[in-house]
Amino acid sequence: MQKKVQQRRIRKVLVANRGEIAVRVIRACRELGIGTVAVYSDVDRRALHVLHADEAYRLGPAPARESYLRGELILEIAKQSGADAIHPGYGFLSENAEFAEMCEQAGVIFIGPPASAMRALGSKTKARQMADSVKLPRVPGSTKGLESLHEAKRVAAEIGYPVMLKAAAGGGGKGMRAVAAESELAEAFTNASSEAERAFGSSEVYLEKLIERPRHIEVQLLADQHGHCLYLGERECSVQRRHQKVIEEAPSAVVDESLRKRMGEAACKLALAAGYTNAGTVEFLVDAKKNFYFLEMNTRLQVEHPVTELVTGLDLVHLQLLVAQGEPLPLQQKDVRLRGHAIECRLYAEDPDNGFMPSPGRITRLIQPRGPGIREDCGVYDGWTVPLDYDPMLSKLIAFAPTRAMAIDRMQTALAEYCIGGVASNVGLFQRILGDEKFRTAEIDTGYLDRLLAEEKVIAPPSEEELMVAAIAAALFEGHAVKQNQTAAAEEKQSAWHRAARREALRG
Ligand code: MV4
Repeated sequence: MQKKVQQRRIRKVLVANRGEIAVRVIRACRELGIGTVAVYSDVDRRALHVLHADEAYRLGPAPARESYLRGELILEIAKQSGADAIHPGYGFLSENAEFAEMCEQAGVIFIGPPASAMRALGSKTKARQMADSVKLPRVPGSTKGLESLHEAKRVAAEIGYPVMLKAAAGGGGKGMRAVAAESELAEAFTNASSEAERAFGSSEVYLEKLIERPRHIEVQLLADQHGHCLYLGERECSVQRRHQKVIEEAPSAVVDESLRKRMGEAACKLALAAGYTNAGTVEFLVDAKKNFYFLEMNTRLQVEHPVTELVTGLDLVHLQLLVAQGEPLPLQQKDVRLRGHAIECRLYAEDPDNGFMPSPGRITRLIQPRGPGIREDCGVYDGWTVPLDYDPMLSKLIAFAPTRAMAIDRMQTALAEYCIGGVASNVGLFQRILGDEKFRTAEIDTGYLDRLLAEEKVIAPPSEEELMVAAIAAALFEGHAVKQNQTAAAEEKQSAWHRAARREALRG
């Protein structure tokens, strides 16, 4: 049943977010002559998104629940400022159906799906039921929660080991256990259930056939309020660490035209069945035989949307605004053409030498890469203090080129140019990945990065002789450097090897 189309011109947008996505949305609005309202917490008073907006309103202290999650206050500011619409970005209130409903009831356009569609697809169990109703391929297994260990054993025996236990009420890997044989099932069932309870308030778990070494491939959708839904190609998101995406790219090296069409049409069927409108993403697991299985749907614009924009030539935020105004999509599926290859690195203020812990602090130097095919969606500036209250993302660095190999080379060049002082960053991690042969040949799956990082840990500690050689080399380098009056790259964060060699040299 198609909802009533809300036709209303958007003249002013309140951006209910911060960081790079807030800057991204403000830019898109400005290009269309749409006024912008920023909201900020006390630590963000001088943030980039506040500097770029036409108006700015204080939300409160730094903690998200006292600022960016205060839906009622944000809606009140929208009304006071005369904003016609609210763009939620990603995270915070972007998938909060109650907030979307509050906006609808207050006559403020929520730039995203209707609350009803968010509810139908935002819950894992309802999304799976909706997927079944449109015969979207799902991993073989149970759909509802398992009543007992006995039932788990029966279902597992039916589908055959290895199997995967998963939390019915949530995703992201919490409450998930791979089980290779029945002997492991009891302990895994207990642990998965209690972890699910802790993480999602429900111990309900279900069971699926384990897909060995899957790829995580997602399809970008855009649906208007007139029953049209487009798929805009796919994104390869298999390079993840602890279920957090690290590198995303478009298109996927393993998706051909036929698979792209089948995944895209399946994703559109799901969205249309749920009355979905605006931008959304359907996530799939893809196995080695290129079978695809529905995982979940994200009812928001995602962090990694730029790689889709670069290979389609579309501006997804512009299209979101157009659809939110009630206009029909300005293109048809036959007009969607993919060209070239885009790779995105999520640059974070985190310390790879300290378990990737956040590295908040004042940015004392920032040299950003430029050049053909380089885009950086950035939320910080030289002199800005990265707060410890939020996700420490600095920016998203994207490289676009005619081929994947050229995009990798272009990204490596950009990463080599990137220089940040005052905080640690994960730039070195990307240099490691992009230089890895398995990445360059696209031999990646969801376990790729864990395996690569595990390799790093098994490097044997240096022998006495190796340390002595390193110490002598360091001493010679030091003497040479002093003689040549070279200036060491002070900002350069020295590697652990270098520090060890220098310690030896000093120890003499
Ligand atoms: C799986 C799977 C293998 N087999 N399901 C991870 C969290 C949630 N998004 C689903 N996930 C997985 N489900 C079956 N039947 C492997 C994963 C998985 C994964 C999936 C996507 C991206 C990263 C991942 C990392 C580890 C495991």
